[in-house]
Amino acid sequence: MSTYSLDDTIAAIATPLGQGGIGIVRVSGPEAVPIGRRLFHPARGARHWPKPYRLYYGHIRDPQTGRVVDEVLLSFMKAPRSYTRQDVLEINAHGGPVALREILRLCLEAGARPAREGEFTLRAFLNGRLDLAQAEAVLDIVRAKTEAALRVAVGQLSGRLSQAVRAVRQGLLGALAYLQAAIDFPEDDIPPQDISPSLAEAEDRLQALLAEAGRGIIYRQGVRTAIVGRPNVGKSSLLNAFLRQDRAIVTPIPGTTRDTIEETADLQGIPLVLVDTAGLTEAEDLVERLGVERSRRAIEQADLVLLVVDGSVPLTEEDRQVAALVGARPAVVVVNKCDLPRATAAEEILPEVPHIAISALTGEGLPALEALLVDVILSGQVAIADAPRASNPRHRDLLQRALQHVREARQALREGLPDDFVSIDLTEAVEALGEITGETATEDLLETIFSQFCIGK
Ligand SMILES: Nc1nc2c(ncn2[C@@H]2O[C@H](COP(=O)(O)OP(=O)(O)OP(=O)(O)O)[C@@H](O)[C@H]2O)c(=O)[nH]1
Ligand SMILES: [Mg+2]
Repeated sequence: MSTYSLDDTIAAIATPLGQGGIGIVRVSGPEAVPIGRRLFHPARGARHWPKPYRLYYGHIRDPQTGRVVDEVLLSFMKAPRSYTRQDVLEINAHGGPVALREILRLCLEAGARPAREGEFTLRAFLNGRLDLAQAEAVLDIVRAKTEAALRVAVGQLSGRLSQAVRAVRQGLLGALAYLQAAIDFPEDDIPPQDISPSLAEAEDRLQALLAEAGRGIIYRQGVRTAIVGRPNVGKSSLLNAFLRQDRAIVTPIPGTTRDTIEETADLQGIPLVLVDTAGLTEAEDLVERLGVERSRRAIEQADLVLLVVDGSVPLTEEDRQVAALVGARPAVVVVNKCDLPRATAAEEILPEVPHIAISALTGEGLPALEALLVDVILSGQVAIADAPRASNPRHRDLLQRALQHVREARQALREGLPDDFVSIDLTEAVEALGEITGETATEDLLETIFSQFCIGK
């Protein structure tokens, strides 16, 4: 951890910039208390200051001029019982950007250095208060878009994933230790041991964890859902119905939606990232053609496609063209306008995917559509594309890697291959699991993960 020093003291504004009710400057490191002593002047002398875990009322003064910068509440968390396991000061000031910057400046002048993104949490990790999966959960909590996503993240912060991963890793290490001994000391009488049951158990557990991770990713990241269809079938009306508000403009004029609209709806806790698109058609004018291009891209980038058709008129060639673009992606055909006399059942369109009749206008069939979507999503038909900097997909990939190696180890064992073969795979599996909790994480990996945090976290 050469680039990560723990000996210096870091400081940052921990609340969002801008005007707010309060703002917090956070200081962590060996100089936290001396810095506090220089800047903070408790009211009524506060004899015991700084006693930890109390809130002190007083003022921050510029030590050079004696000028009062702000009226504050100050708390002190003493090492190791703090977020970073170092001495931590939190200065609760009035939430104006100037006062906060001024307090931060004084902290820096008094010997702190500016904290980097996620550096408080990084210190918590390096000092062993959180493992890597738990540190990543902190980020997930900050980013959670629905209550369910929050629950998943809080579970991870409490160490649920880490404990399960450690248990599997421990089992594999046991098997590995036996193999190593057998390889290294072939002439000693090491009592033969059958490691296949423990490998089978590891495989089962990894499989279960992966299934859980898949669901976790859905709740955390959401499902990108493109709403497509030819002009005027009711795509924007459907978006509005999901959001229960008039977000997109709806008119009887075909080609109303020109640009792509993206909004997140809460589908029983699953963030449904809905992308409303311009009706696909061979557009004449340039602006509309750009819109159509975007719709094509929206389909390509979607985890799930809602193909909307107008059930009150016969299917058209355009409906079929749009359907052709959906290809093999997970999709649902939404036969809209069921409040009007039905002119098509639309069975011939994407016959292999579920069809459902609704009215975006009256709301009829909407609960059934939502239930169908939850089913489709949680049944595992929808594979969620990785967000470029998401952390949970990282866990899933590592679990997958570990599972693969355990399977190969079992295969080698079954085929009676030399212990070396089994041992190589087990080592790889153990490594992969160690990367989840951070036991075997590289500096680069830490850099990638913690750079996603905000400063002050
Ligand atoms: N009767 C009835 N009319 C609907 C329904 N859904 C939408 N409409 C009407 O259909 C017209 C087009 O609706 P939009 O939601 O703008 O359709 P769109 O697919 O977004 O259209 P473009 O953006 O032009 O591609 C509007 O007049 C809506 O009021 C429905 O379920 N029943
Ligand atoms: Mg529209």
